[in-house]
Amino acid sequence: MREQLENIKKLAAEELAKCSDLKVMEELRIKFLGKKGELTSILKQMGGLSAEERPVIGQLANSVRADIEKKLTERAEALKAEAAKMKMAAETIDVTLPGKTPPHGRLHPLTATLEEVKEVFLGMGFDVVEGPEVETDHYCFEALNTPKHHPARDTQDTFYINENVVLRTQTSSVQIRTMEKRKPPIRIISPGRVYRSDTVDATHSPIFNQIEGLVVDKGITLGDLYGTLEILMKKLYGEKAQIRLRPHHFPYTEPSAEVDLMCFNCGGKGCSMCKGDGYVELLGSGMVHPKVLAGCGIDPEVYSGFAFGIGLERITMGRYNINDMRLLYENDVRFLNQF
Ligand code: 2NM
Repeated sequence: MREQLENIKKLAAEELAKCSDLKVMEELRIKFLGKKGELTSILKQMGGLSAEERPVIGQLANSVRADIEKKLTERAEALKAEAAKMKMAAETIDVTLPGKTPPHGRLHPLTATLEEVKEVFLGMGFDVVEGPEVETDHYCFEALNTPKHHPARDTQDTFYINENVVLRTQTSSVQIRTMEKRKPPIRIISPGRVYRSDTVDATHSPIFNQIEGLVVDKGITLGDLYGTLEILMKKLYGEKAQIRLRPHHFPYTEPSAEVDLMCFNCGGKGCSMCKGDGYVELLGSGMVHPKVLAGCGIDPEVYSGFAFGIGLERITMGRYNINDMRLLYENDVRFLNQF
């Protein structure tokens, strides 16, 4: 019996040492220590032993059991540690490897120009005001001294929703809404989409963007208009930029002026780029018509103001040397990546 016990101890130690799997180890535990295991079957035979032998063999059997249990625990811990080590090794991340840079987006040239224009005007104390793109006849035309018969309302130029509702042709409607609500001093710009029934080509689109500006206060003159626009153009086109005011007509301003930028190519002498003029047309402007002010409840005897309207596409094309407006709407990244 003593021999049998020593055998079990030896066998268990050998098999456990070979074992590399927690599941197999559980099988070994059952095989040696389980209810029907080898150790138990020996203990069952202890009844046949003499009174002197029984405690000696009993003690030996207990020490064999303790020994196997200890080895089982040790082996299980060793296996678990090994598994953890392998898992760590498999999951190691080399933080020194170069990363994958996600492709970088950038501002659309129209957005970039608008942001710069906003920055310039915010710096001069202007607010940015927005308004609806679907407008009433009143805000789009009537309040702008453009009555029913006026050619600017031509169905050729304007998208009519019904007789009284249109897609705004300019953001002046926002200026009117603001003058009705706020009292002078007013300093605002109103950027936004406008709609005109135009055929698409390199310089026309039925949907484009405008930035209009309005200043109303006591003692506002054409000099304020000139100075304000000169600051804007120098910021957009550089300190060399020079502008010129050329008489024009708009129903909502009196006097009215077109603002031209001196041709960068020839410095005002006249070349092929400016078609011999020395200047290129930039925007429309003027002193707000007294009728327009009065219609908004602002006394034209006390207050005066200037207004202007810039095509965002036009100044963007000028800044980036883009020769076809359609490129700005196609969102081809090969084009957009250049800016
Ligand atoms: C332009 C040209 C000239 C303009 C006028 C007004 C208002 F509401 F004050 F009468 N807002 N914007 C204006 C003047 C717009 O766009 C080419």
